[in-house]
Amino acid sequence: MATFEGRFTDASGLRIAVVVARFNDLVTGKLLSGCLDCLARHGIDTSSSSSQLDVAWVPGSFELPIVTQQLARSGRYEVLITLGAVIRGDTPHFDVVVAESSKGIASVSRETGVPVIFGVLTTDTMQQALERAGIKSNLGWSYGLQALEMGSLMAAIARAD
Ligand code: INI
Repeated sequence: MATFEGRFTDASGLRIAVVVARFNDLVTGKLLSGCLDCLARHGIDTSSSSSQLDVAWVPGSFELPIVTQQLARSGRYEVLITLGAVIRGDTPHFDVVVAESSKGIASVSRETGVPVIFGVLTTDTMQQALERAGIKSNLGWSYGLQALEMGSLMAAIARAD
């Protein structure tokens, strides 16, 4: 029997791309800061000259899947992270943006075999979004951790092949 688990301490071989939505950047910028802080504390080079980390900005959460797909297909990354914030109060088409974003991101992950972390907050209000992006806790940090776990887990499974 094999038991596969991701680790958080062997990040040296991982290349990661983060795709961030500009819409609600008050929130997504904070998610990105939390995410980068987590990655840096686990040994990922997050400097501007890093060859381990790239960041791509898209207009809104609706555009996350297509850019994530292009990055995943490039073969340059072991894991990708998407960051967005869709706030019900801001848009009558909340459900459309959330559905397209989540379905699109999930299908990129399955089609390419590259794990993609779903870091899109869906809240009723800006206050709730900010609470999850640093006022109370910062989910960006958790998304960073989940990326490290998934990158490491996929590598462990590949090594057993
Ligand atoms: N994009 C978001 O990421 N969050 C939102 O809350 C949002 N609202 O409220 O509309 C939003 N809309 C933009 C959308 O993601 C696309 O960028 C736009 O429709 C252009 O395709």
